[in-house]
Amino acid sequence: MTPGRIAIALILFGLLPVPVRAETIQVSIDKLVFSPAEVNAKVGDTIEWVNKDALAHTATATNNDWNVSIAPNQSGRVVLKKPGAADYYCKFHPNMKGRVVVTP
Ligand SMILES: [Cu+2]
Repeated sequence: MTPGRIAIALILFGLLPVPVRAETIQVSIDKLVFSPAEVNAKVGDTIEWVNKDALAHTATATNNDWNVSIAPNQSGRVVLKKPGAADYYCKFHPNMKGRVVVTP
């Protein structure tokens, strides 16, 4: 058996943890709405906001952990570094709200 096959066998038998791959989770911004409004993620994942509006937006965490500017028809991203729930809003349109729940 090759080392790769041995690792796969150990994972199948539950002897090694399955490697967790960081994911990119997309949130679209369309007509001043974050969608989905709430996403679940893990530490190390990236949230990518895709702005479909002709207006600039931000994704600003209410706890100031991150502040992402998203130009019209562009995207912006943040890598999540700590667990916990974070509410965020758009600085230009404060009634645009979203939430990211980050598990360790
Ligand atoms: Cu906005």
